[in-house]
Amino acid sequence: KCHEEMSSPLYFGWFLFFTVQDEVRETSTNFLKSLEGLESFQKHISDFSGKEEKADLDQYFKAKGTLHCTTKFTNYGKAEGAKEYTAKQIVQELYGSVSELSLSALFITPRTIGARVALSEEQLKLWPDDAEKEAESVVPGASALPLGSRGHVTLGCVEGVEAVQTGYDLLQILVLQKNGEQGEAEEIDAGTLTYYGEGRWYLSLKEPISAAASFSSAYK
Ligand code: ACK
Repeated sequence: KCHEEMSSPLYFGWFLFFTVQDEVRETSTNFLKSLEGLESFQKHISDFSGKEEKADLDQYFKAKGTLHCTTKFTNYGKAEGAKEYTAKQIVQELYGSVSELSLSALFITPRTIGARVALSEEQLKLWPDDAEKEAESVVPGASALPLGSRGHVTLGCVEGVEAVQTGYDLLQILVLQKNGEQGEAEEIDAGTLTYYGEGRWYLSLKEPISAAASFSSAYK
């Protein structure tokens, strides 16, 4: 790899510590198990299987490698604003620093499973100003959401679906919430679970998961 490429990663983000990744994956598996056990979920199972029969959710979603929360997708310097982001003083300053990500919700759609990240003030300093705006063409209304709304950890995708979809799916749910969509809510052990139609399930965690992560970059 030439120098130019090495200093221009595919993306920047917070990378969860390995021990924490195992815990989060276990939480995610447990979430899917508890969903499958719910009558309300079984009522809408055809969103996932296309048929009125049991879908094995754990088999349905495929893992996407190292668990992380993307701040900026730089695409080896080719993405819009990539060079500016990389050169930011705060990015240089906090590169390699460790902080705690607060995972405040888990969600699934027929395409993706992910965890919502509630970013701290300090963490928001690393958040690009246009992260939500950039999604507007895919998710109408996204640009009006607060900065950091797109913050997420992709836990898995259906075969053939790219990880970028997870953030779009989260934004779509947040737009519905902002528009006052009530959905069908119920209390389960882990928190409040809401169904927003079209296979969109959102679990607001009673106790957010604190996940240690380091701010860094990845090349593939
Ligand atoms: O799960 P993610 O946030 O979604 O982490 C991966 C990471 O970059 C490496 O592929 C994210 N990603 C891919 N394309 C884009 C894009 N156009 N905008 C924002 N994030 C992206 C993907």
